[in-house]
Formats: sequence, structure tokens, C-alpha cells
Amino acid sequence: MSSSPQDKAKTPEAFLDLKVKAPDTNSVGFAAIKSSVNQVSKYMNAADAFKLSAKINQKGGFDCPGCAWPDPDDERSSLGEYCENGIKAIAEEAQNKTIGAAFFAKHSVDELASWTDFEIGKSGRLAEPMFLAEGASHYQPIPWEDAFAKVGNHLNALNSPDEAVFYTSGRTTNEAAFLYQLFVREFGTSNLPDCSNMCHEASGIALSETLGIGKGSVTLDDLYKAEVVMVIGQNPGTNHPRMLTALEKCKKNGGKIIAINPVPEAGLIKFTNPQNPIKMLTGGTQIADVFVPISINGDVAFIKALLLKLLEKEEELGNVFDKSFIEEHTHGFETFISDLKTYNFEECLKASGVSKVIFDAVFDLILNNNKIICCWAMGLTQHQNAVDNIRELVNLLLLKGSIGKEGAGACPVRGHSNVQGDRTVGIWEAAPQAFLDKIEAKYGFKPTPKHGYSVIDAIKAMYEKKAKVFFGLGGNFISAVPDTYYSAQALANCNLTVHVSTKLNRSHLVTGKEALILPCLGRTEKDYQKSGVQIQSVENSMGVVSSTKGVLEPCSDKLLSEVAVVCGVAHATLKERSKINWLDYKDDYNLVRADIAEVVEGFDDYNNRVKQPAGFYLPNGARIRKFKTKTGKAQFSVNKLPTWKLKPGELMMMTIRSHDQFNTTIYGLNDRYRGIFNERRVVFMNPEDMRERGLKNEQIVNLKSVFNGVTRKVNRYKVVQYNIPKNCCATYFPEANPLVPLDSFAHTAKTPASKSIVVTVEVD
Ligand SMILES: Nc1nc2c(c(=O)[nH]1)N[C@H]1C(S)=C(S)[C@@H](COP(=O)(O)OP(=O)(O)OC[C@H]3O[C@@H](n4cnc5c(=O)[nH]c(N)nc54)[C@H](O)[C@@H]3O)O[C@H]1N2
Ligand SMILES: Nc1nc2c(c(=O)[nH]1)N[C@H]1C(S)=C(S)[C@@H](COP(=O)(O)OP(=O)(O)OC[C@H]3O[C@@H](n4cnc5c(=O)[nH]c(N)nc54)[C@H](O)[C@@H]3O)O[C@H]1N2
Ligand SMILES: [Mo]
Repeated sequence: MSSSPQDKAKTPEAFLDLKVKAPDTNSVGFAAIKSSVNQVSKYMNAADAFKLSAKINQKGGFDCPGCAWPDPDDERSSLGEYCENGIKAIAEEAQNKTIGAAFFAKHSVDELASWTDFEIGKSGRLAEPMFLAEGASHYQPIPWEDAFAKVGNHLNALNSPDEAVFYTSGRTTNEAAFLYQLFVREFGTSNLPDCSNMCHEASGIALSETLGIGKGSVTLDDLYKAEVVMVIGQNPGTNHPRMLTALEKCKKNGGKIIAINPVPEAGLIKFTNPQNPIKMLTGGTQIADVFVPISINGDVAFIKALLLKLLEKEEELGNVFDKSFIEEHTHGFETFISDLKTYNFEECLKASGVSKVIFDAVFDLILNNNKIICCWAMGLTQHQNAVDNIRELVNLLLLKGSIGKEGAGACPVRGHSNVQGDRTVGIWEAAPQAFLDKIEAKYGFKPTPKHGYSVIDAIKAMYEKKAKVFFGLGGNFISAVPDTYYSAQALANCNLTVHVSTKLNRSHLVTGKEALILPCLGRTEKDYQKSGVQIQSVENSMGVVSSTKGVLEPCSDKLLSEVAVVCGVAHATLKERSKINWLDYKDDYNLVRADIAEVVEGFDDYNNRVKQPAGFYLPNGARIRKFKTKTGKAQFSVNKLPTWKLKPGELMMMTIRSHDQFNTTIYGLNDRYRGIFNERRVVFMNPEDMRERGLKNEQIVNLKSVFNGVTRKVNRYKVVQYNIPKNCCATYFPEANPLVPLDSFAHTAKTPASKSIVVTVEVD
């Protein structure tokens, strides 16, 4: 009998050989360079490695699939605009090893599911389309045309288009993403959940409401010119290493950095620029001027404490708030201030877990500077009150007039390399009507105005059998989503699950009754089509759209581009009833860009402008103080302190990334900066919390979360004593995802609260 979906979704509980060392306080440097070179040479030959490194993030080269951090507009480092973790991402994709019919004939789905995610990822690049028949134990090869027909037949057999779910992960290019959402809308649904739902959705919602655009307002140049940069809930040393170069530049210009994080992440404390040989010898730059060891989810309380003190000083001195900005450009100031006055400074500071000495150091910098940038990532967005976290930060920026001027603004640091672009071109389960009207005007069909499923709603719909087909354009749904075992059942309830992927992952193993793996080209590979080698385009975290073009030969001749896959599926599904000539697009992506230029705001003359070496900026109202909110002004907001209370014995747990992973892809088993080697099943704990529970270093424990009366459990973790605030602990994502309750999510944004999981720790 085959394993249950839950068994297949589970990551093996076996331990490796944990070695714990003192955490680093310095990121990058020689160790990083050595690590990246090892990484590349493990997977590919020297000539390919050289070709790649010369083109990463260069004008006319390819966009690094590692993260969404922008490239400098002007000069780019001749040593290559890349970082250790970008190299790992590329090495992972651009490898010579491939898997196809023989591999899948040898290994059953059950067997593959018993491997760790690290082992699954090491298998190699997917080389040909594969099909898992109902009840079968092994995948078998299937021709592309048959695979398309199978998807089409399943979709056409549904009672309603709303019974299908179309997920997107954020690596998909603008061209593929635009066509995909167009197909989904012509098919008749808005069920377009994406990784953004689990990532920066709260930022989009909070910023749209307060600044009138769901994106950040700063450019790289602003970061260089800021007087103060607050880096909140973000670990750039691992997840956006090139950001550290920008912070270093800011410091050189006299800027100060405040890092707000429960743990002293290495990159936040000190950074050695790998592209500056002199610094590498002399030891690097101190990054954070003030490090704030905040309690998990203490951010609204901390920012409120700052706001309260600013108000006090304003009342005393009269020159602390930017009154002309507030008057001319904002709305809701009085309501905001009268609500603020109902809070007590000491209570807020206590709730934040931060000492008065550290608070004062931060307050001084905020009080005495007016060009402030707030940068943040998952440490703010993956909480129940995530939207409040971000709105409260915006309140601070508005009081100081730090929006829409040089060296100031909001900077949500996006994750996947094109997650922002995907949303811009229409991957959105709740797209605005104006966008849908443009589609109707251009293509002559009426997209449904009904909002579709976000990730959480999609999981519930599949669990309840209201959705029966799951299609994933990239990503690793089962490992990325919360509540792993419930979600595994949701996928298993489907008639068909389909994944367009570059690498094997757990989502190919936790399947519906039937399943398809459709292998596609990666960023690094040349995309040959009828009209020649194609370029594609992406949008970075700061709203710059630029081209990306692969440099290596495809790893298999049976791969299709994502664009070709979408066109193939659309053609096979919609056939004569489509108003669109789907197959034309794949021959020449200029046709896709010409359509985007007509439908999506800001893309005029796309085909020419995308060829500009550094790309082009999309319009951004907040950047020029044109706020497209309901009132036409930037909006102050009223946010409450979170009300949760831990019961005796409980801890607040955050799930974080190690240094050797990209989301669910595990490159290696070390988390070098945090001093963890050769193990991922660790729980970082405060020494006092360990003492109270009688726990010793490396003791084996089980973790339990109870939410709304339901108990969730993961077994066999090793305790590691760590510099983390009392009552807080941390584990790695995705192994700890079975503990994240599906119903614990950010209000209005529905981002799973995967940084606020209430747990107890029990000896095994
Ligand atoms: N190498 C690499 N690069 C990546 C990724 C990757 O996995 N690997 N993933 C990409 C993606 S999709 C994303 S979204 C980004 C993620 O980038 P990050 O958001 O940096 O990633 P996380 O590991 O989730 O780290 C969250 C940080 O927030 C802190 N934190 C947690 N809870 C709180 C809190 O309540 N308050 C505060 N102030 N801090 C808190 C944690 O200690 C941690 O430092 O990175 C992108 N880039
Ligand atoms: N507990 C917890 N859960 C989390 C998070 C957390 O911090 N804690 N973070 C959340 C966040 S921020 C995010 S963004 C999601 C990530 O969720 P996803 O985006 O779904 O996951 P990834 O791990 O990035 O997806 C990796 C897979 O994408 C495929 N892939 C890679 N490159 C390409 C490509 O170019 N094209 C195609 N078609 N496929 C490709 C490969 O097959 C690879 O296995 O996870 C979320 N889940
Ligand atoms: Mo993300």
C-alpha cells in the first residue's frame, strides 16, 4: 500500500551530525567567496561557470534568480553583481545533472518522498515531462502534446472554472505571468493564488491603503543618501546580501543603521564586501549603529513607543513633526494623534521587550534626522497583525515627512526575483476592476469580477473538494504552505495536480489522483523560439523593469519555456472558444510585451524600453507625493497593540531561513552565520527558557502548537542555546510548517502567521 499524503509531506525526522559553533558577527568575506566557488564547481564545468559569472545581473545579462534586490542603475561591479547565495541559486539551477524516465522508473513516489528535501533537491534538473497515473507507484514519461491535452481535458470536465486553482511562484517572468493570468481569466476564474500571499501581501495591503501604491517608494540612490535606515524583521546577510553593499555605501555617506531583530543576524552587525579586497583584509564595516533585540511581534509596541516620545518632544519643542508635509499631503492626523494619546509609553516599551538604553539610542537618531528609510521583510509580514506592523511604520515616516523625498521612504524588500513583477502584470486573485476592464477592451472577453482564492482559501477549497485541479507555475506548494498535513490532504483530494518546474520537489510527490511534472527552462538558459533567442523581463524590488536573457544551452532538449507551456495549456484547453491566438505568442515574445504595453499601466513602448541597458522605472506616485489613496493623500492609520498572551510554558516561535536554503530548496545543511553545521532540526532557545525547562544543549525535544483547540506537533528537534529574547524561539522553514495553523494569518492580508507560532517544548 502506498504512503498517505501526510507521510509523503513529512520531512524525515532522522538527525544528521549537528556541530554548533559560536555565531558569526561578520558576514560575507573570504569564507563566502570560498563557499560560492565550491558551490559552482560542484555542479558544472569551469567554462559554463565563467560564462555565467560574467553575465549575472549585468546589463544585457540575466537576472539572478536569487532575490529581488535591485542592480545599480549606473556602474556595475566588474567583479560581478552577485553574492554567495545568488551563486548558490544559479549553481542549483544551472547544473549538468538531469533526471528523466530512467530516474523515475528506478525510484517510486513513495521512495522519493522518504528522502530529505536536501536529497530531493540534489537529484538534478527535470529533463522531460512526466505523468503519474491514478494508483500508479511511479511517474512515467509523457509527450508534451498529451500532457497539454490531459490538463485541458481535466479543466474542461470541471463543473465550473472556479474548481481550478492556478498558483504562481515569483520567479516567473513578466511575459509568462501575463499570459498565464490571461489564460486563467479567459478560462473563467480569478483563482490566482501566489507566493506573495505568503510573503509581502501585508505590505501590499498596508501600503496601498496608506500610500496609494502596494510597493516601496525608494530607489537604490535613496538608500545611499538616507540619514537613517531602519532594517526591521529582515536578515539581509543571508537573504539579500547585495543590500549590504548599499547599506555600506549609506554609512560611508554618513548614514546610520538601526537593526531591529530578535536575533543579532551576522549581516546586520558587520559586513565585509566581497568586491572590496582591501576591506576583506582589514575586517569589514560595522553595519548596525544600534541593534535592537526586540521580542517576536514586539514591533508595533516599539514603534508606538517611538511615536509617543516624538509626540512628547513635538509638544515640547514644536519642530519635531514635518508639519507642512502633514498638512499638505496627509489625511487622518488628528484621529491618529488622539488614538496615540491613549497609550502609555512604559507599557509599550515593556511589550516590545527592548531596554530603555537601546530605545533612547534609536529615538535620538529618529528625532534628529529627517531622511529616514524603513526596510523590512518577513519579520513584519508573517504575523496576525502584519498589516498593522507596516501601517505603524508608515505613521512614523509620515510624521517625519520621510516619504517622497530624496533619501527617505518605505522599502519592503521583496523575496522572489520577480514576485513584484508578477503582481504588476496581473497575477492577483483580487485584481482591480480597472485592470479587468482593460483586458476586456483588448481581448473581447469579460473576465469574472469575482475575487478568487488566495493561498489559504485555495487550500481550504481543495480540502473541501470545491477545487479539483491544482496547477502550479513554479514553486513548491506543499512545502511552502502552512499546516502541512491538512494541506497534503487538500492536494490529495484533487483529481489532477500539475507542476511546471525546474527541479524535483516535494510537491511532485504529494499529488492528486493524477499528476504531471512539466519541466521548463530556467533563467540561465537560452530560450530558442521560431523568431530567435528570446529575452524576457522582470521587475525588481524598487520597480525597475529590465530584460533577462539566458546564456547556457538548455540542460535537456525536451524542456519548454514557461511561455510555451502556458500557450500550450491555453490552446489545448480553450481551443476554438478562445479569442486569442495562443500559439503565436510563444514564437515571438515581442507580441506578449506589445500586449502588456496596452493593458498594464506604465509599460508604454515596452519592447523598446526593455532593451535599455539598465531597464526602466515604473511610475510610482508615492515617490513624487502623488498618493492614489481614497482621499488623494497619504493616510495616517490607527493600529492596536497585539493582545496575545503566552500561557505558562509557552513560547513564541518564528520560522526562519538558514543560510543554505532558498525557501524550500535546501542547498546545504549549514547555517554558517548562526554557527549551525550539518543539521536543520534545531530549535534556537534563550538560555533562561532552557533552564526553566531543565533543557540542555542538543537535548532532543518535540514541539507542539495548540490553536483553536487543535494540536499540531513536530518531533525530534535539538535544542540550541542562542542569543534570542526570553519567551521566543526559532526553527527553520519548511520543516516546522506542520506547526503553522492554517487559520492563523494576517488580518485582511491572509499571510500565514509563520513568525508568530505559539508552541510548547517537550522532552522527547
Ligand atoms: N539566500 C536566500 N535568499 C532569499 C530567500 C532564501 O530563502 N534564501 N528567500 C527569498 C524570499 S521569497 C524572501 S520573502 C526573502 C525573505 O527574507 P527575510 O525576511 O530576511 O527572511 P527570513 O529568514 O524569513 O527572516 C526574517 C527575519 O526577521 C526576523 N524576525 C522574525 N520575527 C520578527 C519580529 O517579530 N520582529 C522583527 N523585528 N524581526 C523578526 C528574523 O529573526 C529574521 O532575521 O528572502 C529572499 N531571498
Ligand atoms: N513557515 C514558513 N513558511 C513560509 C515562509 C516562512 O518564512 N516560514 N516563507 C514564505 C515565503 S516568503 C514564500 S515566497 C514561499 C515560497 O514558496 P514557493 O515560491 O512556492 O517556493 P520555492 O521554494 O521558492 O519554490 C522552489 C521550486 O520552484 C521551482 N523553480 C525554481 N526556479 C524556477 C523557474 O524558473 N521556473 C519554474 N517554473 N519553476 C522554478 C523549482 O522546481 C523549485 O523546487 O514560502 C512561504 N512559506
Ligand atoms: Mo517570499
